[in-house]
Amino acid sequence: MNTSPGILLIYTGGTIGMIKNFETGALIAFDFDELLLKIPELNLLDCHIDTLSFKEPIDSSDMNVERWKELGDIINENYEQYDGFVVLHGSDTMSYTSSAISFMFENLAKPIIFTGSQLPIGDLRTDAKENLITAIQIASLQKNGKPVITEVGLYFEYKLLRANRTTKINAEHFEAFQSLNYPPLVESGVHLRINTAFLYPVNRRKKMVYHTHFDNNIIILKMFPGLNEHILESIFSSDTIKGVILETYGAGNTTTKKWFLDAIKKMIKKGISVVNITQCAGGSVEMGKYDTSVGLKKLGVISGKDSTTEAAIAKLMYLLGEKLQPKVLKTIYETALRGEMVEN
Ligand code: ASN
Repeated sequence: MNTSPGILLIYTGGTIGMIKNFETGALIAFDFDELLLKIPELNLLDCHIDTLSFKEPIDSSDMNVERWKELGDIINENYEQYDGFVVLHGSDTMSYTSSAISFMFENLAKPIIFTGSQLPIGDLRTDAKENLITAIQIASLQKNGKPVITEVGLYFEYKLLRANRTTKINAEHFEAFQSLNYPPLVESGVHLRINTAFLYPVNRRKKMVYHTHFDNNIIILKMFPGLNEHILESIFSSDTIKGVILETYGAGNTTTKKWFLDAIKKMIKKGISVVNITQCAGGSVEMGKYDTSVGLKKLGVISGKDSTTEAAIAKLMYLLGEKLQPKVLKTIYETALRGEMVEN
């Protein structure tokens, strides 16, 4: 009987499996079976691997909520049969998708590890092989017959990071992702160093719950000096917006101009959820710390605390999809649900 862990490897697309189109010179996704032929080393791993591929592999710039669901469904339908999941995904939107998947799977008791690469797997200097092989090894880690990692992770360039804490920060370095507000979960050197204290705790008595509704009627507004009152007014006049993410300065600050605060006030009065996250790569929103955020706090703006933009977007779509009352949504949004932000 084969007792080694069973891993489902899911290919969604991305540079890892791309080849050059000789006519245009641009990189395009290609057939997954060919990808596996390029990595015979996979046969040496102490686990058995099955593979599944998106019908149409994509460049991750074409990711959307329907495809998040396609991926979630594959994992959900195979959840009981496998000990862990590895998702091959383009790096451009990997932090968004992996954040979304973290909200889709409540009480996760198995690893879902995202990885990809900056260079195609067939390239001589590729980073794909190390990323893929170690991601599978991490997904296979077990203690007393149970998975060690029980959350959604992102493995890239020798580090496993909590996926909903990551951001892509470099378009060409192999070290493409950063998690400034949370330490790495696993570091890969001669040994795999597991930072046990930082792993998301599992509660095996609770059943996994799969959520699929994302409401994408949201907008993200990045603050910049010179934001135009009339443009803001015309954006906010849309009657389909249900949520706004403000990417603010520093610890959650915005202009104190009356027209701006009035515009926010009007949105909140209409029942629209307005979330404050910082445009800084690290650190947290602290509304009320400066005078320039006192007004937002009084109006009932939600604090995204130290969330990344990617996690904040996925969480807002997820909670809007749950059709909560705005006040309830605010309370739940300000609670850490999957380790995506500080507890308090
Ligand atoms: N454009 C690619 C993608 O996100 C980039 C990559 O995978 N490195 O699909």
